[in-house]
Amino acid sequence: MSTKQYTKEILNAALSSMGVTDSISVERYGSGHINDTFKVETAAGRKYILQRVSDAFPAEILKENILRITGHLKAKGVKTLDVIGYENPWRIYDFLEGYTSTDLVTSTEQAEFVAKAYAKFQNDMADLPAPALKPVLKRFHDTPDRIRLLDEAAAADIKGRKALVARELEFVERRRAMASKIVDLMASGDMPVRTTHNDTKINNVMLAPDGSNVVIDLDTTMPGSALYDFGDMVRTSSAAAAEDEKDLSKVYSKKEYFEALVRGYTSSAGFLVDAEKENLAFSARLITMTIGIRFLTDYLAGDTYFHTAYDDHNLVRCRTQFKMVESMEAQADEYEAIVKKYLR
Ligand code: ADP
Ligand code: GN1
Ligand code: MG
Repeated sequence: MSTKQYTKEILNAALSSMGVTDSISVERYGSGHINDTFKVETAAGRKYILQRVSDAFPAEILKENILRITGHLKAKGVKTLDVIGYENPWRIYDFLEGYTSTDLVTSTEQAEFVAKAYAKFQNDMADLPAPALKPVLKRFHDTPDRIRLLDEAAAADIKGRKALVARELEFVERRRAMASKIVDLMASGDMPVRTTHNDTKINNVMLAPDGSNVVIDLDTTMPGSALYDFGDMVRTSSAAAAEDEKDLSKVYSKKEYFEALVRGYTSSAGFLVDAEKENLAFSARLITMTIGIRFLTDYLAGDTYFHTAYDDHNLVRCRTQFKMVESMEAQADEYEAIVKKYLR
């Protein structure tokens, strides 16, 4: 989906519906793929994040979840997104002043820090009073279901792009057998269902110079597997190059970052049971393939889901994900040994 344009009138109407009437600038902000995000500055010197939530979300369920999650964290004294206003499909968060996010990890310290931040988030959400959060996007990380949607998009081939992705389809074909491992473990009850973030990209943690952090983008926080959070961290935080790097020779998973992620995560995620420990390294390959499959599906379906900046942006992203999977597969024995070292 290319960037949607909003008139000043629409943006100002959204802001005033939530009580902000003195904005002096409203600018596009961040590099998220889903929501439309703006930074707002007011005459009074206040700064906000204005978001138009993606239509992919069931708006009322999402709002209910966000208010519960932020309310729960706030009540525990955990710094989180401060909801200033929420009028579907718009919402305003207080701007996290002095915090920064990045799209690429550049040091092992950073990787370890991010892993601790997401593990702490899982710990902080573990005592959310019942009932469980509603599943805002059903079967979100369900790899067999994602493959089914890919098969459908390839069969329909509405953009005539299937012929261009024969190698990518073949890549998935060869890995069908591994797809159901985690959903099967969850269905059997061997893999616990926890309240997890489900979108643990490096740019969904905001970092402050004093070493503190805030986990943001709480839209997909819902019941899931801790492994998907760990695996998705490895997908972006062990990557040597950007998610949309066109030169695939630059794309691989860095072992030293993987080790830092395992070190950080296992030092804080004391709750892990055997089925989770045994599949940590595997989960990174699985979720990275799954996100690649989602980019490929969106490419075949005509780029309706992820924000894109150019024609084959989703295909470029798919290729980096599959290259990351290959890199993790090539290092599988070393990655398993690293996990064992920290979980002895
Ligand atoms: P998306 O779902 O599209 O990824 P996010 O909620 O992650 O949307 O927001 C997109 C980007 O906007 C983030 O990566 C971050 O850089 C920035 N951002 C989001 N919320 C805040 C905030 N409260 N303060 C400062 N920056 C923010
Ligand atoms: C999206 O919202 P953002 O940009 O943080 C997507 C994730 C993908 C990611 C790939 C709700 O994350 O699932 O892993 O893009 N979020 C949603 O970069 O689909
Ligand atoms: Mg985001």
